[in-house]
Amino acid sequence: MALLEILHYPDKRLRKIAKPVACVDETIRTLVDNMFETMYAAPGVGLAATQVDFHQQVIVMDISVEKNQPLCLINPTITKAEGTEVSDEGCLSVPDIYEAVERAARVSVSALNQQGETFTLDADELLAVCIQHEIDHLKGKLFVDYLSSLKLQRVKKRLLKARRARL
Ligand code: K1U
Ligand code: ZN
Repeated sequence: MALLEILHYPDKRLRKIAKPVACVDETIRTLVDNMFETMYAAPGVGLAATQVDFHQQVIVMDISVEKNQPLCLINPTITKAEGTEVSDEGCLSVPDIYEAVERAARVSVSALNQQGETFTLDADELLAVCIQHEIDHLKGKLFVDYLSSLKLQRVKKRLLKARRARL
């Protein structure tokens, strides 16, 4: 397995639109394994292929405290979305920034697993938020895109300050 480099905002590659996976083969399975390793090491609760500069529709997630419930979604589609809820979100591509975002409260998603089999999943709370956040990544969208221009300006200032402090 291998750790992959996570792209950071405002890298333009985060804006690419991921293509559907045509065939879940060994290349995709290796990507999935490497994405899980990268997500657990970060640490994070989700990771989209876009974030590691691979532009096919692949997502990994694990929202469990014990980190023993890996979930892989290939070619995910939200088939139902209900209600709205506001919750704080973070992003491995926008380090150390947490901001409130409004999303659907409950979603149903259809996807392929690592074996290429179709499955469906009903999600609420953090899992629903995470699924919507990761699917956004596959569409080139980031959670900061939902912020007001004033909040976005503040986020950009904080990121610049953090970047300068690292130099
Ligand atoms: O897509 C990503 O950048 C991963 C992101 C997923 C996410 C978290 C919270 C709300 C929406 C989407 C993260 O994992 S950010 C890091 C994080 O939330 C976390 C890190 C360590 C332990 C627990 C959570
Ligand atoms: Zn993210």
